[in-house]
Amino acid sequence: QSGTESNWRKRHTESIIEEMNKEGYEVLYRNGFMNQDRQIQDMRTFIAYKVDMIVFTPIVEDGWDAVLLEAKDAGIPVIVVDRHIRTAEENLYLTHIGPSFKAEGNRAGLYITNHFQNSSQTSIKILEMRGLAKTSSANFRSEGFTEVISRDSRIAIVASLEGDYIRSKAKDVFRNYIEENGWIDIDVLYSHNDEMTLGILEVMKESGIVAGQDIIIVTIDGQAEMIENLRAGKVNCVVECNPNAGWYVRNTIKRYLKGNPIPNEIYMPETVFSDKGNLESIPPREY
Ligand code: GZL
Repeated sequence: QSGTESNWRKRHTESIIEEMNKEGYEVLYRNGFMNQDRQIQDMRTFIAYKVDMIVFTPIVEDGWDAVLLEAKDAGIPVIVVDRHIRTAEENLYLTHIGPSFKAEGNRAGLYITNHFQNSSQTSIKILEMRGLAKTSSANFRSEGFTEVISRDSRIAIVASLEGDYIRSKAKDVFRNYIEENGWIDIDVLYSHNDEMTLGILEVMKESGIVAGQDIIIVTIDGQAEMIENLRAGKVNCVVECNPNAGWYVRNTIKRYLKGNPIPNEIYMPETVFSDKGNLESIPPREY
């Protein structure tokens, strides 16, 4: 696993280990603590242990070719989960299982274009708090969002800040930004994950900003605490990022062991919750 930076990530880990245990598989779990070198060492440990399968969540998109070649030479198939990787060679891993981050960005953008479609405002300014750089989740969430808001020429991202998916970092970065630039011009906050949004909400409260009104807030993951904020009107849209990868990983391994063909990409289904929908119908969140 890439780390333990969010309740989302903790659920992601639990989900996979729970399903592996249901299948009677023995799991060797290593946490890379958001450090790629450590993750690569973990992979080498698994290769040395001669495991039957490696399931890994890459912290970033590049830099995996060498260790994946070592796994391939050792005859160990690899499944990539959650974020994507880019490799120079093809066929270094069995498949990728995860969400469509671009669709998540699209959904966030759609909430904004819908929200302002009847507004007389001539310009709508967005502050983006991005997730960890060089990850497919941050890149595609930006790309999907920009693709949709570009349909309305009034809407523009005036600043993109780096919060690394970390609550404390996003809190500091947002506080510094509004101290230097003020916040009165910001109409919308687009935050790539709930943990960063929770940090920003603390700063908004300190600064007398009425979250969800002075600044419209769109956030991604769907953590229980964020759904409570949605119901309280402190945020306006929560795009779900499904952490429950376990069943998909279990099913893929079973199909692989039976010799069934495995698609290159396995997408996990997701939805979106907002103050325009039925807040009572949101299923209980497991994270
Ligand atoms: C997305 C995942 C992201 C989550 C964050 O699938 O990589 O990483 O949205 C987590 O909560 O830090």
